Amino acid sequence: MLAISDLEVLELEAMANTMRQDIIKMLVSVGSGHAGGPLGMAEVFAVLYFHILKKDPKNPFWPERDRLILSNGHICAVRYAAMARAGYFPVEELLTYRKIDSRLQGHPHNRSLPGLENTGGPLGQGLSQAVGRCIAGRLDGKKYRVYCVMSDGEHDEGQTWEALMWAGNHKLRNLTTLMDRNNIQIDGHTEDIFPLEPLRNKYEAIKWHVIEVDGHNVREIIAACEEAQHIYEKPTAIICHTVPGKGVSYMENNYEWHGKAPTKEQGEVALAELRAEGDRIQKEILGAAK
Ligand SMILES: Cc1ncc(C[n+]2csc(CCOP(=O)(O)OP(=O)(O)O)c2C)c(N)n1
Ligand SMILES: [Mg+2]
Repeated sequence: MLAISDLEVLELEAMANTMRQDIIKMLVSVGSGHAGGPLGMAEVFAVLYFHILKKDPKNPFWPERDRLILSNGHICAVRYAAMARAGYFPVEELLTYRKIDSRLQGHPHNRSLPGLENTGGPLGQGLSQAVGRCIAGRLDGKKYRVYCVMSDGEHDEGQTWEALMWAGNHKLRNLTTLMDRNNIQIDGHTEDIFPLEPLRNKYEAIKWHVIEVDGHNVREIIAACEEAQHIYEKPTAIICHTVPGKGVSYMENNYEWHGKAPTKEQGEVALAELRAEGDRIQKEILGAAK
């Protein structure tokens, strides 16, 4: 396990902030899309794309790459922002999000955009796809790891639990999930609509290793992903406690922002808040670099 410096942590925080600004610009530009989940998962995606995933943006089909399955496809804006910033495609292309003939569909279509590992949108299916990739990796004798980002709302669905039990029973140690535990789904709070707790106990009962992190704490996310790499008998679930809409005061923890775009004026307010936070991080970077 490599120690990560304060400067590297700040740079990842700065990247998450940049991606949040990208997301707001994308949604305002097209006038639709999902805000809450993507903003809440910015640190997780910054850590995955800029610290954890074995990848080559110029060779997206590199056979040894780690596989990242996005099961809750509606949060793809954050994945697109991370991919653009990582060099999979030009940052300017982000503004084609959800537009006619764009490669950046409102729900990800993997045949359109190299680097997407799966097509998503119908919830509850991604983990099954991730399990399949793990089995393929084992059969092919490959060393890659499979990561699956999924949501809490998807745990309302039977297929999710079937895949979870399969992975636990078959000791899929090359599988790591990162759950967006933001406590909201499309029209309310998860515990009001279809209570999920105690999630940790449920996972442990079906033979998973469980780590809970503050999903906005870069160090904790990195430590959890690295711990998972050293668990040899079980798949690992990282429950990422996040704030939906993170970084935009009027969106935070409000499920009504699950799937809508800010107006141009609301977008300006959001960007002003995010830029102020970005400036604060840059000042810290200057301090840490001294
Ligand atoms: C199988 C399926 N049923 C319903 C939907 C519609 N839907 C889209 S997002 C969503 C909410 C799911 O909760 P979660 O993923 O936790 O939402 P978030 O935290 O991103 O707001 C629903 C029901 C869907 N995409 N797929
Ligand atoms: Mg949710």
